[in-house]
Amino acid sequence: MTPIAFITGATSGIGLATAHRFSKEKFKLILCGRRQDRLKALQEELSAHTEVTTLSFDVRDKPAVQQAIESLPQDFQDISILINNAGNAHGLDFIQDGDTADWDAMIDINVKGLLYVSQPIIQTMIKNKNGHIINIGSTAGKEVYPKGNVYCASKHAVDAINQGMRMDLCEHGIRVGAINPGLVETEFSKVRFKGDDERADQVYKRFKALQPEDIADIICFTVTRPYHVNIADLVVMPTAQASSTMIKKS
Ligand code: NDP
Ligand code: 8X3
Repeated sequence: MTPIAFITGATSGIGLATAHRFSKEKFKLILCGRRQDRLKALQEELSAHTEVTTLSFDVRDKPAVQQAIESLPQDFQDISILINNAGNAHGLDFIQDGDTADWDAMIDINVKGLLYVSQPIIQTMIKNKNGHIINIGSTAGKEVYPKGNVYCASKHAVDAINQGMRMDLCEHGIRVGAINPGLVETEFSKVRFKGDDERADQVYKRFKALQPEDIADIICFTVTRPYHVNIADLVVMPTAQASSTMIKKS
């Protein structure tokens, strides 16, 4: 049966590249994000390759998440792949200077939003005895870096949720795994630095960062393994990066 893939954060970066990659595999696509103009354009583009529907909601808004998933057309309801990708960092500050609104955003989006999206889809997967969940974590979920405090905490939470989901869903035959990238050149830093594009661009200067397509390739490899193979936890960094704080720049 054609896989039905639900991708959060499909309007940009890793999620967008994954949508493109999956369209080449002819997976049916449910593309999510808040920016409706981008979703509409993407649907138009990818519909040349496969069946696509879109859902616009904020992952923080629990009733909106529920409503959006319930609104799916009948032939998109049996979701078999969930890419929990929507997420971001807000600010890069010492803990004593952190903006509590930034803390709320990161915990609400990266942790609570991921849970809100996952639960109804997990119920469908259990019913169908078929499913694969990929949680996009980060190297920030494996180590902590100065001023990364709350973003790192949110990604450590994703790491714990990934392990917990795998344990709870094992008896239902559902695959669960995390992909944890290091630096990927996306809109991530533009969001983190609140539109300060010059500062954001500096993050990816003087070394070759991962590209969103690199992660999309890995996601695609992961979901196309035979069903008895579950890539449980994968860390991927640019060759020029050895840890969150050690990056070889020219
Ligand atoms: P982008 O900023 O390019 O993409 C983020 C995506 O998340 C967008 O599609 C955005 O869509 C969506 N999103 C953000 N907030 C919300 C929200 N409240 N509700 C619904 N959707 C939301 O960043 P990346 O592609 O880099 O980030 C994707 C994931 O990868 C994140 O979880 C990030 O933490 C993780 N990651 C990124 C790394 C990097 O270096 N770039 C490294 C490691 C992990 P919209 O604004 O339309 O809602
Ligand atoms: C994003 C990578 O190093 O900017 O998760 O935190 S990093």
